[in-house]
Amino acid sequence: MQPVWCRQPTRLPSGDDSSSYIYCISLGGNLLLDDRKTICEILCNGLARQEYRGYDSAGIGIDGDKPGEMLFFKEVGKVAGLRKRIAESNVDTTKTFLSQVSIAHTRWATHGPPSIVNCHPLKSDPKAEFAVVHNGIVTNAAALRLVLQKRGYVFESETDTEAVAILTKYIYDSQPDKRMNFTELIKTVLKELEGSFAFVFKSSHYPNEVVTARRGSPLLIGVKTEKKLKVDFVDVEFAGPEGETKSMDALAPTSPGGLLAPPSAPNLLRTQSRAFMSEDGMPQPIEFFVASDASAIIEHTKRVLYLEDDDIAHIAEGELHIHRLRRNEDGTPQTVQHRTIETLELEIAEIMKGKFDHFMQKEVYEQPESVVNTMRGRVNFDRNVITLGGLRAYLPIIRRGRRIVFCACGTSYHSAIATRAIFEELTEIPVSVELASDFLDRKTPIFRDDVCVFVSQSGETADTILALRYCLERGALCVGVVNTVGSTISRETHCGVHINAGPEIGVASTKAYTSQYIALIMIALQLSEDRISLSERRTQIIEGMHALPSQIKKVLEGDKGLQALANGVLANQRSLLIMGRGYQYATCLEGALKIKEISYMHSEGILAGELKHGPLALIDENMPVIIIMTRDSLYPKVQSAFSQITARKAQPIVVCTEDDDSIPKGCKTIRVPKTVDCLQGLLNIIPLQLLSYHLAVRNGFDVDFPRNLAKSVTTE
Ligand code: UD2
Ligand code: MG
Repeated sequence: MQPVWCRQPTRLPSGDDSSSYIYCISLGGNLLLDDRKTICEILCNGLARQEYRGYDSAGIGIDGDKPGEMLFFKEVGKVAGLRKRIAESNVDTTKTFLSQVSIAHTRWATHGPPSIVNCHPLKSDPKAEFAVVHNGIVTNAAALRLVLQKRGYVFESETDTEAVAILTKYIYDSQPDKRMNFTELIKTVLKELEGSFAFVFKSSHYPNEVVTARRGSPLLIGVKTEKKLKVDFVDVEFAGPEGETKSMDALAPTSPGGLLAPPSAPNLLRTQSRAFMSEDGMPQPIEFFVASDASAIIEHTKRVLYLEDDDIAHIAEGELHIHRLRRNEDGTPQTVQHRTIETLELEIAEIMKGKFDHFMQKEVYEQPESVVNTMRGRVNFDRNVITLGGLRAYLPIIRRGRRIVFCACGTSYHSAIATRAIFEELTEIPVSVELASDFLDRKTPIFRDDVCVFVSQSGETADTILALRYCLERGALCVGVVNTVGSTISRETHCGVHINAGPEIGVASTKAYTSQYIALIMIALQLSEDRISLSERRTQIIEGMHALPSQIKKVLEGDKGLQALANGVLANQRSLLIMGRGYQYATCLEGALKIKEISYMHSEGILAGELKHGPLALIDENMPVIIIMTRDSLYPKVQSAFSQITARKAQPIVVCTEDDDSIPKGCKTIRVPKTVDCLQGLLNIIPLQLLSYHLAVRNGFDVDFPRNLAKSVTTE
């Protein structure tokens, strides 16, 4: 099912503090019994499952021995360190719970250093009346902090999140009768907040209850029961004009079974959807898991529901209630009245390393399959026809577009650079490629007849999302090219293509690059399908795509030679220049990025045509150079660049096609199969991915979690 998305005119705030991953479990029902050791293990395993996203500290908050008491464990660094800290503590790990709430978080600092005090969960006061974990940024935290400090509240961390915890206590304290229920309290808190967030709140005043809410950051709730559920949705409760909660039944008495009723269960009592009866109508023991990422909970349950922006979920006594923060301004109810419980298809095995040492290595080796997955069901190799289901209805609009503007960051940007020329050739529409941050900085003019394409692996890249919203506001047609179904970019774009490369866990993007590249080629082919004059060219490209998987395998067979380069001539070098031109310029940029980001070695992609305008000054016998000289129409020009650098005593490593015998003897070569010019970059990048991998391993660096980087950059 395609998630429904309420468009929001608000922009994402600019970066301040942390962006990371939250996780919480809540046991309800009262038949399940867990000991503290098991609970800690569940939390730490859930955090570890999300390690691939990159983080710098981890923490958990669990129930203490006395009612209302909370215990915290926090550690800077990896989850393994947190586990150690828990093991070394003297808490009673055998204590059992009938019902309990635990929260956990990994944090990635963008402002204020990683430290134990800044680590989540953050508490409102020493006794931890309220504890919060948070992804995203509260932009008015500084103002809130001032107000709260004036009223005597004491802060111990530098985080925006602590202001939220303390604000919660302040609002609670200022209610003399203290009758507010947990949901109302958090609603009041959220109304004071600006920014983007996913929160989980726990409180000693509301034992065994959780409130969780999102705006702009992903959040999902997993439901685990032994027996099958009677319903597969949870309906949304709306606050009435006086603030009291009504179900949709009360709001829409005149539409029995009409638009407002969930399709499959017209006669069902609403409350059953929240109480999670089993099929026989009996209440049953239940566990809830709240997480920002399905991989954290998939080992416990595959039944999940995704929260929408401004949803507030309250979990207590085995029931889940979903409320909305606000009604539409004109007072009409929101358009979505229930949240579907979906069954995830993701397998744990899909996100494990298998026989490989690192996720990145696994992902590089997956490329023969991942490129097939990208083309599956979309390329008909018998008839040489492309069908992109996600674009079908929009093709005429795109073809009428005045220009195509690609917006992306990092590797995704390179995939757009790599395919720009073929877009121009096949569509004859002017194409520009923009780095999302710079695009926004310049406040680039965008018009209704522009087609803007947003490329992002995660679909959550903050700068790209901001650029998307900027273009939506200006009425441009917005197209997404993302790997993550259900991600923000996937939902907020008018249409798009999922690249279907599978979960990518290594922070250094590899298979997503080749799949983005192919997805973009497919879009260009699809757009030009009505041009008879180009049919030969299209056929040539599609046949080239057909041969890619076996050609990629061939490139991977050269891995040993690349490892030898990394451990030989390139070992202990401080810098590496990668040069090429035309289609290979993107390969140079992307190869240099790989080397920088995981082996921490300086590397630069250089357009060979620019050599004489500066970079040539760097060349001498000591400067390591890779030059990409696979055969295409620009071959003679690259040869001349080759001569220029060898004349200055450089000893370049040459990336060339298997059969090329014009490379001077004695030159080190990296041989790759030959394909169509516009696809050659797909093969050429793979040796550079492998090279960067081996350089990083040789240097002893954490390939999957390079320092200072996170998998999806959700802050500006
Ligand atoms: C869809 C199904 C796929 C399979 C196939 C059968 C999904 C996600 N995909 O694949 O599982 O059933 O049909 O033909 O259910 N979209 C955006 N922005 C983006 C990416 C996609 O709006 O950034 C839209 C796109 O316009 C389309 C939908 O999401 O409406 C699915 O896109 P897709 O690329 O997965 O579509 P398709 O037809 O290959
Ligand atoms: Mg934060």
